[in-house]
Amino acid sequence: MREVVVDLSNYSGQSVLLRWRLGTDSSDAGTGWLVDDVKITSEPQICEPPYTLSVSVNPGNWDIPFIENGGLEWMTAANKITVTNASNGPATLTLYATAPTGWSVGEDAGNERFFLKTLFMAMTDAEPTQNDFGAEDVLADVVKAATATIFTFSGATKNGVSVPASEQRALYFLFGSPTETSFTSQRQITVTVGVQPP
Ligand SMILES: [Ca+2]
Repeated sequence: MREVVVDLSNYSGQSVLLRWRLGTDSSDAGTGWLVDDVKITSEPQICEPPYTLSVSVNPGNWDIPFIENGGLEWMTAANKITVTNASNGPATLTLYATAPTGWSVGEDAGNERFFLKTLFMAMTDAEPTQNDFGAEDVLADVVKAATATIFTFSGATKNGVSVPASEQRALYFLFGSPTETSFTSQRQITVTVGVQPP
């Protein structure tokens, strides 16, 4: 069953005849229409505006200097990333990581395998310490949405869940480099920040 709303405001004040016209051909006989519950009203019909999802990230890079095998590097307040929910409604922030060729992203560091842990928090929260990044805050190569515990910790006053339109969150990373790697030049890891309805 499908409800159809037709705007008759162009005929306001006039006497009009309404008709339902069924277009058909000479082929098989089908059931046709069942028209029911017809209502002519002056009440405005509310149509939901289209829900657009969008996010912006600034700055777009985190430049990690030389790091030894199995080393850790994490963001400070000076190089945190600002994520803005640019949707026209509330949104939940999502993340996934894409490893460069020859490396994989995992829950811990290993041979040619790195890990990334992430936290969303309020822009005004104090910067997190290494221990604030939990095992559940690990990025994967599939989309993970923020929850009350994933990508946040108890000391953060706000997380990435149901972020109101135009509001911002601070995004912090903890990077764990591979314990062994044959790559000696700079490598680029892509993290994709997305949004979904809360
Ligand atoms: Ca957590």
